[in-house]
Amino acid sequence: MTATIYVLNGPNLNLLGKRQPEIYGHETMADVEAACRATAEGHGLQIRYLQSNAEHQLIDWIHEAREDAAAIVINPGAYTHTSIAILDALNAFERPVMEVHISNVHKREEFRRHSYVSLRADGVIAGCGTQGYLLAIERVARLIAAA
Ligand code: CA2
Repeated sequence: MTATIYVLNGPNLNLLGKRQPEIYGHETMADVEAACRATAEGHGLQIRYLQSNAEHQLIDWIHEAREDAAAIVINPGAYTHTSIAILDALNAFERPVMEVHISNVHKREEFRRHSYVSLRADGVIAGCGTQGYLLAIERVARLIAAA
């Protein structure tokens, strides 16, 4: 059976490519999804690519991933900095987790420097633009192959 990577996106990321291109670039969610799919397929993996503005929905998908995902790549959006509930859900997921931020959160406002999700993530990529998702998929592909 082909292993599945869940690629989860948090609030406002549906606006990617439509607003604030100076921070988040010109690629849309659909562009990023296509690039993630191609990268995963290159490693014989499939992806389930999801975005929600609702915290409970992201938590439900993380619970679902416990059943059928080999790894999670997550950009939790602003929930990164606020959500103990998403951290708790990720703590119940026993396979690799990569945290992705399109922007360099360390170069921005002070409140973006703290991440609850980083307390669980096996790796963090920030400031590489949407390429960060592809780097995270490369990383989990290696971890899955080594498992
Ligand atoms: O840099 C990232 O990927 C962030 O996770 C993006 C979040 C922000 O709250 C985090 O601190 C860092 C915001 C996502 C908003 O996405 C937009 C995309 C395009 C236009 C407007 C918002």
